[in-house]
Amino acid sequence: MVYNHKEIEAFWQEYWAKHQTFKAQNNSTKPKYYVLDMFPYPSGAGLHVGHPLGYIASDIVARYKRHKGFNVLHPQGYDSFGLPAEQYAIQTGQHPALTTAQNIARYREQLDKMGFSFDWSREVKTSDPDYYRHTQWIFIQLFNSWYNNATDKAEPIETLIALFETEGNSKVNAACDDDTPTFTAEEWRTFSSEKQQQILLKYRLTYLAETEVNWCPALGTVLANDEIVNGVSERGGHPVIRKKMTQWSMRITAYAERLLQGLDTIDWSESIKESQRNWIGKSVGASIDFSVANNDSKITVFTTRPDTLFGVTYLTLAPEHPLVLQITTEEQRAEVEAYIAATAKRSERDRMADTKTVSGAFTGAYAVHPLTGKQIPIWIGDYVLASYGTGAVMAVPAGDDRDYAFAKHFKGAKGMPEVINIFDKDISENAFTDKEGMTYQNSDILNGCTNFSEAVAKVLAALEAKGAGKAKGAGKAKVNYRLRDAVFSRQRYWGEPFPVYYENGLPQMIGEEYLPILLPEVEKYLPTEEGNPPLGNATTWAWNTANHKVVSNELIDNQTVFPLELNTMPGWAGSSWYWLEYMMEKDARGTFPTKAIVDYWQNVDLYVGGSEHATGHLLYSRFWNKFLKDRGFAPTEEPFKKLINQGMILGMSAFAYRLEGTNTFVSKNQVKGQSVQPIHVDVSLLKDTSDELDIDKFKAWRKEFANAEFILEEDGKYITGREVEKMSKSKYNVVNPDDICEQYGVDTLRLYEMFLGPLEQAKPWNTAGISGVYNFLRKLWRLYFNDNGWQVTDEAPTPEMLKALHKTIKKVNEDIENFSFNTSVSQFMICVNELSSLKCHHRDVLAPLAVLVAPFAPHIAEELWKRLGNAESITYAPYPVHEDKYLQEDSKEYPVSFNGKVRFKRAYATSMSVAEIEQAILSDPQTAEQLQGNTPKKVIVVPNRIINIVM
Ligand code: ANZ
Repeated sequence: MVYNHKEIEAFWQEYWAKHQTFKAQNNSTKPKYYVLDMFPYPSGAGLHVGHPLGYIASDIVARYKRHKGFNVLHPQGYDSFGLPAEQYAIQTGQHPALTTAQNIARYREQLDKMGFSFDWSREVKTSDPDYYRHTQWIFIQLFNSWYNNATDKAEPIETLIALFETEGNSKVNAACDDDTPTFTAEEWRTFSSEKQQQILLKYRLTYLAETEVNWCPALGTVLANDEIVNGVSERGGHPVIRKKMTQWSMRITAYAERLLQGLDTIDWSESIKESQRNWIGKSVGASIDFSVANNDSKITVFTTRPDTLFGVTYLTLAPEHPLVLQITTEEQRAEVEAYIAATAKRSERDRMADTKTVSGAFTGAYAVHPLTGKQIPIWIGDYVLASYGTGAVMAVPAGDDRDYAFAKHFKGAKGMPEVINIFDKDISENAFTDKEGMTYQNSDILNGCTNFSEAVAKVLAALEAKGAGKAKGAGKAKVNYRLRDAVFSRQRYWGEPFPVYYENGLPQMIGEEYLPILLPEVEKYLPTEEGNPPLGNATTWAWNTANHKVVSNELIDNQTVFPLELNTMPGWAGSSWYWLEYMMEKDARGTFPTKAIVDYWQNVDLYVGGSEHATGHLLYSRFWNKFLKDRGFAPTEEPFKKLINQGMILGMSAFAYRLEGTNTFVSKNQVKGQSVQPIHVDVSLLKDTSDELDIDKFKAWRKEFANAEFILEEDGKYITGREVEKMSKSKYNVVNPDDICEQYGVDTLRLYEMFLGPLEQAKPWNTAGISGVYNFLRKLWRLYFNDNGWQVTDEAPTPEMLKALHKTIKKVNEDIENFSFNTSVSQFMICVNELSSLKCHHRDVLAPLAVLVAPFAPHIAEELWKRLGNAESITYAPYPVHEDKYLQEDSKEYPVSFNGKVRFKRAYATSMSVAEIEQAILSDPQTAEQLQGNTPKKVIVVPNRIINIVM
C-alpha cells in the first residue's frame, strides 16, 4: 500500500470540517488555552510559502494542547480594511468590498488546504458591519471616558463632570491637553454648553484637535509615525510632509507609564520590548519656567539635567514655538521669519537625524534666569523639536554637545554671550578657555554638591524657596514621554466610519443602539474637489437625530439633520481588539463583550506573528486592552501573555545572464568575466527544483525572450545563478504553497517549513530539500504498511524499540514546550530510521508514534490512527508521556586509554561494579597486547565515562 497524500488529505480536511473537530467550547471544565495568529490582510496575490510559517507553528501548539487536555481556542480571520483594496478600487472602479471578498475566498481556500485546526465558526472580518459596529462601540466608550491619574485608570466622563460641578478642575489630576484652562465650579456652571463640550474634549480619551500630522500628498492621507519609514510612506515610498489638520486623536499618552511597566510582566522577546520602551521614551527630569524680560509671557523648558541650571547660557526655542513671533524684536524679525520659512521645509525626522548642520537665529528677546536674575538671550534653532517636551530648551554648552556646537557656531554673533556658564561644583578656576577657544566662567552656586541627585534636589529646592520673587515655584520635577497621542483619522474610503455627527462644529456620538453606521456608497474613491476625504462624495451621509437614521445630505438643516464625519478610522482600529471578538461565538456577538465568556478566556496565551508590528499594532492593542480593562470590558491588563515572532522566509532568486547589449544568455559557469546583466527569472521556470532553466518555458515567459539565444554548459544545460533575497513578487522568487501541496502534500509542506530552521530566525526557502521530508513520511507509512497491506502486529516490542520511541516522546514534548520545532522533525526522522532498521511493526510503539506526529503532520496521523482501529479523530487522544525506565542504557561503551592515549573501546553492562569492570578489562586479550608484558601500575575506571590504564 503506497502513501497517497492526496486522498488522505482531502478526506481528513472534509472530515474535520464536517465534524467541527476544532470547535472551542465556551463552557468547559478543561483548562483553557488560547493560541492566536496575527490575522492576515487578504491581498490580491494570495499566500506564498512564507505566510504559513507562523500559522504552522501555532497550529502545532494548538493541536499539542488539545492532546494535552486543554480546551483550545485557535481562531482565524481577516484584517480586511486597508489601503491596497482601495488603491485597486481607484484604478479599476471595482468596489473594495468586492475585491476583498474575492481575496478572502482565495485565502480561505489556501488556508483550508493546509490542514490548520482553526475554529472557523468564530471567523472575524474587520470590514464586516457585524464586526465594526463593535469597533465603533469601543470608539464611543473612549470618547465617553477620561483618565484619572489619581486612581490610575480610565473612568466614565460623568465622574469628571461631577467633579467640575462641585470643585472645578484645579484639583483634578487627569491626563489632559497642556493648554487646559483652570476654572472653579461656579465658572463651570456659567459656561455655555459649547464651552463645556470644548473643555471636555481636552480630557476625553479620544478627542478632536488641530494637530500637526504627517500628510502624504500622493496617498491623499495622514499617516501614523509607524507607517513612515525613512521619511517616506511605508506603502509606496511617497514623500511625507508636516501639516496642521483637525483630526481625531487617541490619548495613548495617558497610558504611557502602564504600557512601560506592563512590559515587565509579559513573555515577549527582549528586542520587541526594547523597541516599545524606546518608543515610549521615558525621561525623568524637571520643567523650569523662565520669564521673558519686558513681556508677560514665560517659557517653560523640559530638562533631564536640572543640576545644570547655573550653566544656562541662552535658551533655544523650536522655530514653531508659539511664542517666537510674539517675543521677537522688530530688529530681528526679518531674520527670524526667514529662518522659520527655511526650516518648515525640513521634516522632523531630517532634523532629528542631522546632528552636523547647525542653524538658528536670535530673537532679540531675553529671558530672566529664575535664580540668578541675569538676562539670558533667547534663540531659535531647529535642533529643538516642537513636539518634544515643551519645544524649548535651556541651553547649557558646558554640558550638552548640541548646545556647545550651537554656541561655537554663533560665537561673536549678536545675542550670543561671550562666555559659557559653568554649572558645576568645585572647579578651581573661575574662568578659563578650552581648546576650541571658548571661554567659561563659574557660577559658584552649586559648589559642594557631590552627586547628581543632590544637585537636582538643591536646584529644585532653590526654585521652590525663592521667597516673594518671581521665581517661586518656577521648577518642578517632571517625567516626560516621547510617546505622542495617536492620530486616528484617515482620509480614506475603505475603513470604519466614525459614529459621529457634527452639531455647530462640535462632534456628537450616535447612540450605541443605532450601530453599526454603515460605510456609505460613493461614486469615486478619491478625495472631493474641495479636498474633502472620499466620504465627501457620498450623497446619503447625514444623521437624522429624530428617527436615528442616515439620510440624504439634502436634508441637512442643522436642527435635526446634521452632517456626518467624513474621515474613516485607521488600519489599526479593527486589529486593536479582535482577540476579544473571537472569544464570542458568532451567535453570542449581539452585545459586546459578553462578560462571562471573556472572563473564561481571559487573554491570549500564545500570540504568533511578525516583528514588524512592534510599535504599531502591538502597542495599540495593549493600549485598548488596558482601557477596556479599566472600564470593565476586558478581564486582564495585558492582552498577549506570550509572543513569538516568526522569522522571515527568504526567497532563492534565480538569475539568467544576458550579454550586455544582446539577446544572448550565458549559462552561469560560462560567464567567465564577460560583461553580463543578471536578469531575475521566475523560479517556476526552473526544472524539477534544480538550478537548470527550462529554456522553452523561459522563451514563452516574455515576448522579448522568444528569440533569445543561449550559451550552455558542456552538458547542454542552462544553469541559473541563485541568490537569497526577500520573497516577493517583484523578484520572481515566490514559491506558491498550492503547487507543493499538490505534488508532495501538505503534511510534507508543514514538516518542511518547520525543518528549515529555528522558528524565530530568517531563513531561505529551497524547494530542493523537500523530497527528503516527503521520503520521511513514506518511510513512516511503511512502518505500518508493506506492499501487501497492513502489517502492524500485536507482538510485544523489544527494549530497543521502546527506547527509540521514548527518546522521541521525551524530546518532542520538550521541544514543543520550547517552540523548537525543527529539532522535533529531526528527532522524528531519527526515530523512524531506528524503527525501520529494528523492523518495528508493533502496535505498542506505532500507536503512540502516530499521536506524537499528529500536531506536525495531522493528516497522515489521522489516517494511521483510523487504521489502528480508532473510531474517533486523533485530535483528542492523550499525548504520549515518556517513561524513564525505557531510556536507561543497558550497556555503556568505554574508551580504553593506556597512559592517556585511547587505544580501543569496550562495552560493559551498566549494572557492573567498578571492580567487575577492572577485572574484565585486565583479562581482555587486547589489553595484554597493549601491555606487551608490562604490569599495569594503576587501573582507573570512571563509571559510564572512561577507563585509563597507567603502565
Ligand atoms: C539642559 C541640559 C543640560 C540638557 C545638559 C541635557 C544635557 P531626553 O533624554 O531625550 O528626554 N531637550 C528638551 N526638549 C527638547 C526638544 N524639544 N528638542 C530637542 N532637545 C530637547 O533629553 C532631554 C534633554 O534634551 C533636555 O535636557 C534638553 O536639554 C533637551 F548638560 O536640558 B537638557
